[in-house]
This record gives sequence, structure tokens and C-alpha cells, in this order.
Amino acid sequence: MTPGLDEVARHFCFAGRCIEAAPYGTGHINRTYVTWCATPEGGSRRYLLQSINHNIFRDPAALMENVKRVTRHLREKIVAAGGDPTRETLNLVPASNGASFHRDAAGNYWRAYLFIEGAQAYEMATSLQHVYNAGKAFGDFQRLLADFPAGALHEVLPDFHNTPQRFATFLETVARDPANRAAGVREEIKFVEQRAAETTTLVNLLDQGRLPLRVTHNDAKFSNVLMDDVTGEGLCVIDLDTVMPGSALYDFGDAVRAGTALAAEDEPDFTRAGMSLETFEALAAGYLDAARDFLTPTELDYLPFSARLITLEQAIRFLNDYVNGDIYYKIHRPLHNLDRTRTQIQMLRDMEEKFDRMVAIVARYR
Ligand code: ADP
Ligand code: GN1
Ligand code: MG
Repeated sequence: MTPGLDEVARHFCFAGRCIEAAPYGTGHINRTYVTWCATPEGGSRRYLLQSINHNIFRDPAALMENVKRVTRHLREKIVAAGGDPTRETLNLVPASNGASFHRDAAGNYWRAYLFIEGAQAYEMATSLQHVYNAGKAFGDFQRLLADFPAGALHEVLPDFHNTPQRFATFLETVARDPANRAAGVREEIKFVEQRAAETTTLVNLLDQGRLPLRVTHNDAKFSNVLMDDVTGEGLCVIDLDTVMPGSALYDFGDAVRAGTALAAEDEPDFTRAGMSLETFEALAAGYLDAARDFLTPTELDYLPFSARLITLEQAIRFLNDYVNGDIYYKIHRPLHNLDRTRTQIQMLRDMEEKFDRMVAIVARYR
């Protein structure tokens, strides 16, 4: 048993005494554990126990309020549709005092979920059917939350997808040049600067009320969808920490950026980076099968562009961190953030070249 976990487990309303606990999963943000508890009937039940990374999430109580409200809404919708609310959404297990989290003596924040059995998260999609199913799961997530008052959610990471603000911060960092690195990345800086005008597109549409404010997940990658072991379908969207008000386009764009990549995000040979149109088609088809009925015409129009914008934003964020001396993203080698920047730039170039075909694919499925 991982030391201290039995003490943490005692503060949650589990089925019985905790008999075993171990680290679980490959997440990069939180510390995740699985615990086994003895049930009064003589069996055992698993729970997922997570300690929230409060260096990134400075207000865990607000974050948990978001998770609580969103999962409650999802549960009602799933029940109304005759689905299984214990598997199709995350279910918080309350702490013994009724709160949605427990704060330990060292100041760490803990929460617990029912463990969803018979399903797995995958780092990479295993087939085009998998891509379709994951796309559909993100579309379903948005569909079930389409009538949720998004503006009532806490903005746990303010201006997370405010692309022009990200760009302005980047220009400031380049001007300050705290690590003396700007001269070595003139070409990358120029690439980003040439696309300055594009950064404002979605925030302007939101400001003008031409795009609706919705609940967005903000980490729409394949590893955040549990796939059912038996049916292969996208069962449950997990990792709800970054749920916030925003545009549905952020999640579609990020799912394309992460899901259609031909090479790893940190591939050192950037010439191998790019996007797969075949994967894009499967992702768009799955997403639109769930989302075409509630998205507005303007949202549908901007789906292909959203992939370009989020990839540009990600290039800006990685390059900003490189010039800033590697403060935000974990790095495992000196040029890690620069490698990441270059794959995003290469991917964006590829998207720009394939843009007409992306538009044609969306036109076919919308
Ligand atoms: P991180 O924010 O660190 O990525 P996640 O919330 O995505 O953390 O959880 C890490 C891993 O734990 C996931 O990739 C998934 O495999 C697993 N997981 C998360 N929630 C559940 C759950 N309720 N039931 C089963 N497995 C889960
Ligand atoms: C971070 O930790 P991870 O990989 O889920 C980042 C995302 C980026 C992503 C790029 C809170 O997510 O916004 O798209 O890296 N999360 C935060 O790999 O900044
Ligand atoms: Mg995750």
C-alpha cells in the first residue's frame, strides 16, 4: 500500500475498509491512485483517488465545484436517456464530511471517483474506428452539456484560450528575452508573427456574440476518453479539471491538433510532423455525428479553422516557454520546448496546405 493512502481513504464514503492502494495511469498533471475497498458482502470495490495539482490549479475548491455541477448535469441527461450513469460519466464519491474533496494535514487536496470498470484510456488511437468513437465521445460530451449555463462555471485557468493575449504575452517575452534565446529562434518568431491577424478570430466572434459560450473540456485528447473494452465505443470523457466556459471550437481544434498528428508532439525531427487527413475525416465524422444538430452554422463554418488556430496557439505557448527559459512545461532535454514548437509549426504548415481538403471533409459531414 502506498504510504499514507489508507489515511486519506478513511476520509471518503467508500463501501468499506481500504485494503490496497497503488499509483495508477499516466497522467501528467495530478497524482492518481487506485484503491480497493472491502465491501460488507465480502467482495471488493475499486475507487480512483486523486490528489489535485494545486500549483497549476490555485483554487481547487472552485475547480471541484465545476466538476460537481458538470457531472450532476451529465448524470441527469444519461439517466433520462436510459444510459448507465455509473459508467458514462465520472461520479464523485463524497468525503465523510459531505464535501466533494478532502484536504489533508499537509494541505493537499484529494478527491475520489467511482472506478469505471471494463474500459481503458489510450495514449494513441488504435484504428480509424477508435478515432471516430473518440470524436463522437467529445461531441456527445458537448451535446449533453449544450443546455448547461456555461457562464456560471468558474474560470479555473483564466484566459486559457485567449489567443491574442497569448500572442501579446509572447511578444513581451521576446522583447524581454530573459534567457537570451530570441536571436536563435528568429525564423520561428517570424512564422508566428506572420499569423498575428489570425489570433483574434475566435475571441472576436465570441465577443460579438456570433459564437455561443459553451462548456468546454480544454484537454480534448484521446487519453482523456475511456473506451469500452467490449463495445470499443467512447464510454466516458474524463479529466474534467479544465472544464470552463468557452467555445466548442477550442475542443474540436485541440482534438484535431492532438489526434491527427503524424509524429509525437516532441519529435526531435520536425520534418516528420504533419497531420493525417484520413484521421481528420474519422474524427470529424464521429464528432459531427454527435454534434451537428446543436452546433450553430457559424460554429460549423469555423471547425476546420479551429484546428489551425489551436495549433498556432500551441506553437506560441511552446515558443513563449522556450524564450522564457522553460518555466511552464516540464522538459526532459534542453531543446524540448523548441522541438515542440517546431512540430506545431510544421503541423500548422501542413494544415494550411491541406486546408481546402479539410473544408471539403467538414462540408461532407456537417
Ligand atoms: P491527469 O489529469 O493527470 O491526466 P486523469 O484524470 O486523466 O489525470 O487520470 C489519469 C488516468 O486515470 C486516466 O488516463 C485513466 O486511465 C484513469 N482514470 C481516470 N479516471 C478514472 C475512472 N473514474 N475510472 C477508471 N479509470 C480512470
Ligand atoms: C498540457 O498536461 P497535459 O499534456 O494534459 C496543457 C495543455 C496543452 C498540452 C500540450 C493545463 O496538457 O493546454 O495543450 O500540455 N495543459 C495545461 O501537450 O496547460
Ligand atoms: Mg488525463
